[in-house]
Amino acid sequence: MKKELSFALNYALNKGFQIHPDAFKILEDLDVDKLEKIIKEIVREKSREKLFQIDQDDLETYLGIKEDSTIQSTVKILSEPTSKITSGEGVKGYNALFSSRFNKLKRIISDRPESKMLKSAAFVKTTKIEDDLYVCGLVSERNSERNVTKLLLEDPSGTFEGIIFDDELQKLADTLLIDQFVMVRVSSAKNSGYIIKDIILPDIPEQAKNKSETEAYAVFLSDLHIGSKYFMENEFSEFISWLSSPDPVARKIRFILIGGDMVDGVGIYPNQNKELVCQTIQEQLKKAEDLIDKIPKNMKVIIMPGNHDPGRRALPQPAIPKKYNSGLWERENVFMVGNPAVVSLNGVIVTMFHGQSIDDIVKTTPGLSYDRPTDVMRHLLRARHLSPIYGSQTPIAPEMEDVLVIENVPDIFHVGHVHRAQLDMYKGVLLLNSGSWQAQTPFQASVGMTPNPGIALMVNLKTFQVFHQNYSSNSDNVLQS
Ligand code: D5M
Ligand code: FE
Ligand code: ZN
Repeated sequence: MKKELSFALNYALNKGFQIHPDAFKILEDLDVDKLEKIIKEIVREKSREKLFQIDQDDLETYLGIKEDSTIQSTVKILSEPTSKITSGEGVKGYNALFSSRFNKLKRIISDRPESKMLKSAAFVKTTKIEDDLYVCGLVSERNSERNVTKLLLEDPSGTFEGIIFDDELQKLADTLLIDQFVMVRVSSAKNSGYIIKDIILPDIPEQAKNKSETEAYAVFLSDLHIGSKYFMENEFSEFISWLSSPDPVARKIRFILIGGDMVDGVGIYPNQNKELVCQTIQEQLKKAEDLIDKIPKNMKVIIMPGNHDPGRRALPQPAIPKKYNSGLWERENVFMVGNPAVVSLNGVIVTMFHGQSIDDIVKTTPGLSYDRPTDVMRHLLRARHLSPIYGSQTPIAPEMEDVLVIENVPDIFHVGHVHRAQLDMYKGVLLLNSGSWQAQTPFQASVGMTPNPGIALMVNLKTFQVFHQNYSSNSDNVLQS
């Protein structure tokens, strides 16, 4: 125990006071220089009232951090995959997965007027078509040669091949991801084959936001990488202490979302052990638990895994298993969810996804880059899918249901993974990449990836105003919008 703390405790005990354990916790976190003054004043005041116990309430009143109990903090987990994970086997599993993807997205696109003229691939092939009609399916091939783009779609009845001549449409076709769902308008070509005259993405409609009735704030974090040498422990601890400060925004925070890569994991990449300060998952999670324990208990913490956390690598990921750290599961204010998850915070809908698919998408799509993750997030919303590309670097498990389809449009889309905090807006949805709390790693430096770590993003769930706290000492390290 720090000597200032033991002085303060002895002072109160000698005056005949008892100290409640919750009050002790607050004292422990206080600035040591202020302890003596605080304890003497509280002892004087309470002696006058002849009440010889110091509890949490006394300290919070004294410190001006007494909570506004009218601010709601209702968390509802609307969907998360942990209990759904079955892992279908082999080809049968993947057939089920893709048919689930197709059916869900066809249902979504059926809201559009064009879908009245929607026909199956088999119908188009076997019927002489007079008027334009529509076909939908998952993109199985696209290629451009000599000013012509060829697109191959698959639906449950078979495949459809069409040709695009229009320049603008070719550009749109170039941004389509393999296995993404689209609807196309087609007509017969003069000799044989089909011309694609329009490409329609499922997309999202313009949103009217759900709002919290009270001014609760949510904090959006991800990519802490606890256990890594590069985890910015000092900056992160400073932020955690700020949560208990009398700052008016801090006093209204009711939710803290952690969007994956909470810990650095073990064996995630070759020779990772050389860059770890905690060599086991258990040690890393214990450290995470200790930090999370410093968060005031009236703040609900939602923890979702990323590719560095234990559980399984393939999407969808279950919540971090209890067997590695039961402490986090036992906390009243902690919710352990899988990746992806949809949660309601006082009625505001948040889709949380770690963001693994961004790596594959920036590699194959012209105009997208790691520097602007919210552009990729917009792409995902338009595709209504969190990880359209199958068979690249993002492993996807052969589940019976495709839970990566974005069925319900959120108010806030929370993604991490690429270590660049950024904000944007798309059709009324707040797009938020929560950056990281890990300094640039040698790997990131070698590929020219510049993270902007140490930025905490916060949203007022009543007004949707966004605030941020920047704990980086580097003046170039700023929030992007
Ligand atoms: O990933 C942080 C970012 O760095 C993410 O965009 C992937 C990229 N990254 C990290 N390690 C690799 C390797 N080995 N190859 C390719 N890209 C990589 P994180 O999930 O925090 O490691
Ligand atoms: Fe990460
Ligand atoms: Zn990651």
